[in-house]
Amino acid sequence: MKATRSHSLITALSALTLIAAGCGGGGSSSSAVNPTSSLNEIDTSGEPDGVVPLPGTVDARIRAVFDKYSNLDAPGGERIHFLGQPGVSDERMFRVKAIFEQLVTDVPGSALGAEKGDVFDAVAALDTTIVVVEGQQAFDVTDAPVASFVAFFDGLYASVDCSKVVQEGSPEYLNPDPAIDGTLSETSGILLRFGLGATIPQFSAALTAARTAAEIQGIYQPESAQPQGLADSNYLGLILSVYYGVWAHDPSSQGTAGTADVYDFCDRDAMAAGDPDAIALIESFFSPRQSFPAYLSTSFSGTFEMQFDPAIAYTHRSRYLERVGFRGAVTGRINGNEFDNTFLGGDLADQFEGRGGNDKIEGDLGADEAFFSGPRAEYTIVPLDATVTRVSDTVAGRDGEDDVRQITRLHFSDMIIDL
Ligand SMILES: [Ca+2]
Ligand SMILES: [Ca+2]
Ligand SMILES: [Ca+2]
Repeated sequence: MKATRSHSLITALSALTLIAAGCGGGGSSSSAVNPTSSLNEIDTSGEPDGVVPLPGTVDARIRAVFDKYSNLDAPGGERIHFLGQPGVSDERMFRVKAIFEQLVTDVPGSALGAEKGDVFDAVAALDTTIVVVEGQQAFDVTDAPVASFVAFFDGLYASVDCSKVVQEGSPEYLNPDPAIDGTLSETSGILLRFGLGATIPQFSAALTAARTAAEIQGIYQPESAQPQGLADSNYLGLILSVYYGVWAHDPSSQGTAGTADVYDFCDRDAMAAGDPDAIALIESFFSPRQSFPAYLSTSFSGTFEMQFDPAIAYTHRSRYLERVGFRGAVTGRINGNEFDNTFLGGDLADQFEGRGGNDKIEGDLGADEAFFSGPRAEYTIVPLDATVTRVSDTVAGRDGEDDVRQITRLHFSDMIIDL
């Protein structure tokens, strides 16, 4: 176990030095205390989203900068740590972790991503710590506590800027001109530099080739020359964001994406037509859908739409979501899309409409309701066990077979049924 671990550490470290040149010290003096040793024993099981306050047992150099913690367990048993600054909300902290987890979740049938355990393990073997910072100013390396943290971690951390995390259902997400969500871009860059790049060289080679080809064709014009590792991770972050609809509302009205219109396509269809190498690259490793659990922001009320509607800007993004829910006292209605959705209810009375696909609707606490398109007579309602009821649409291609759990009432077009 130890031998394997130090081997992958060395492999990953040389990859880091190579890929992320200039991103912190390369020295890994063996005499130093492992910076994550005081994080390893933190118990996060008491919180449903696994985000907990940083306990007093944690090294003071960490506590001077951060006050919340979460983690992900890689299949090999190592851990990826997440630290959050005081101004980072639990929901954003969770979203960063959930999106990172999605990136290392297996994508069955994909050429390079069907079994991602090695990539996940490679990131965790480095004792990688992802720090979610309030903003660039709040993580200024010239501030003494930050400088002390940075020296302690000796380059083995990566930061995500919380101000670039755009929560589903937040005002900036629902806005007619939604804010650009940087979460995918930042987390994919970390994944590339801390594991994917070194573990799957075919992916790295294809990435460099796709970026270079796009630059030669003039469809991708980054502002200035960058070291290869950074150039590749910037390109990956941008094409992934385009692929998942972050730029599809076309903020510049030029059909382009990226700061200063660096990329000639703003949505998945345009990219498939104009930059098929980018699509092939993404789909060799990443899922066509966003499978992380997207909990609507604490500020949300009303109806959240997951089906694409050109009149609702945020549906350019929500169309790719599979799992959406309410947490705690946040409530409202969620209308699903054609995927097999999972809906997660909160403490109050929530409403869900699965629409196409075989959906899972879990109301949790409160008098929760599920909605269906047709009249009662066109559905069968069969209890699967003590807690789950299957509502099957007998009209093909409409509502599918939806499994409801902790749902009080079923709404059909002609009547309401109490369960
Ligand atoms: Ca509920
Ligand atoms: Ca659905
Ligand atoms: Ca359905």
